[in-house]
Amino acid sequence: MLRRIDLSGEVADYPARALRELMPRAPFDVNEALRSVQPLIDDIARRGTPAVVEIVERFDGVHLEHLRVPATAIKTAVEELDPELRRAYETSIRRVRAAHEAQRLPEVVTEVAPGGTITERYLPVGRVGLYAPGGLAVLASSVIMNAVPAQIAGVGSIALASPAQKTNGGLPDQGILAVAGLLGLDEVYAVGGPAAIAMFAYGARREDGAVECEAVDMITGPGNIYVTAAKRAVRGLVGIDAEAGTTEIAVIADATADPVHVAADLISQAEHDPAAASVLITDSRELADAVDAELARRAPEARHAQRILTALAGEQSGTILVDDIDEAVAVADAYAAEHLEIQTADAREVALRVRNAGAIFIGAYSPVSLGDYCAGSNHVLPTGGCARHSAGLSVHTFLRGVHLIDYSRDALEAVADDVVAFANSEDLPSHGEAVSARFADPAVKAGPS
Ligand code: HSO
Ligand code: ZN
Repeated sequence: MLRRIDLSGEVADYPARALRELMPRAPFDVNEALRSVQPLIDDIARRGTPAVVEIVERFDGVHLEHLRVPATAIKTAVEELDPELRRAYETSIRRVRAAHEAQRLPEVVTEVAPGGTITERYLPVGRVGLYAPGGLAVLASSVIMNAVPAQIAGVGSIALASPAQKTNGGLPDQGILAVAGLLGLDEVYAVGGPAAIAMFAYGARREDGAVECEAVDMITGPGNIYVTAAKRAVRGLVGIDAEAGTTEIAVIADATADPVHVAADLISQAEHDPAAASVLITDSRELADAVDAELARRAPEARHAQRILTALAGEQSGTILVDDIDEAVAVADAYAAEHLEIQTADAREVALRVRNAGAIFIGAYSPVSLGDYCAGSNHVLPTGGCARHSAGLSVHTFLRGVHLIDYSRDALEAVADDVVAFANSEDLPSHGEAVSARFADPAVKAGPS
């Protein structure tokens, strides 16, 4: 079922980079997508609301009188929520809030010398635009994962955009609206894809000059390759979170793992997209065979069988055979999965040895789909190997550290010679003089040199 890459006994032979190149991964050419979205972004930057309306009409087949969703639609979506689903949303919100509260950063004052302090202060981003995609699956859960950390960080102004759905009278998906209502988000736009990103980055005015959407300082949230390309295009003008590609799951499993659990979890993420990646890393050929058999049994029965079978058969998916768990950890580090499950004996101990992963799911009872909804962890995570250098969405994403520098006269005088020497060495003597001028004897300064 899954293609096999046999690295058993060879993992240590490869330098990290070479090992990375052996991993199953499909190309994800954002720059190619950028060429097709750039004109659309430029159009919105130039013309504002009329351009957004035209693009929404072209791509989503909906004519918008107003980009913004009326407050009554959000209220109704909450009121009409099925009670069971409402409980699920509320469980998710409660747990995500609890886990993310722990990410708040305290202000720290350090006295680096007598009378000289540096204060590390964290300030929230002023205004953020969150994007919740439509596409193959409309993910209300992603609204929670984006909004909760921003709210806990103290972001003062939060806007949400999600595609207009023809099937919902031109409003975004009802689940998205209901979650927005439960979270207290009232600024929601029925705009999707690259148009939403451009609208957030440049703001949107109507022809009569009225502002429909104020430009934001930062944009976060997942999306397809065109959304990712649009975020790349506006990066710098606004901040963005890590680029999110197609979902990935890797599972490190040994002979103790239950092949039913492993197969079900590999299928769960393959369900997202035909380009999703499902990777098994194991030191047990028996387990690999049993997982293959289970995949062959389950995948064709799944609701989204076509998507799943395509994803499992794709070059981005596969089983990597290794000799032992040390090799498995080295492979997992090289792959740097968005989601990594550890289904081995001593799973926690193995998890603590992993260096590169967006999130790590420990043992038989912590599947990725728990994390997608109700674990409390965040599900907006780095894909495509970006877990080597980036983290998932968190409260920190929405905070900026700023140093407050506060030295007394004595503290500055005590270090003045060092600043002067350093400045002179860089041939920037005026830098040094900005310090020494504060201590020069005025009588001496005024007199003949
Ligand atoms: N697994 C996705 C998130 C998600 N799954 C939302 C279901 N809904 C990316 O982490
Ligand atoms: Zn998922």
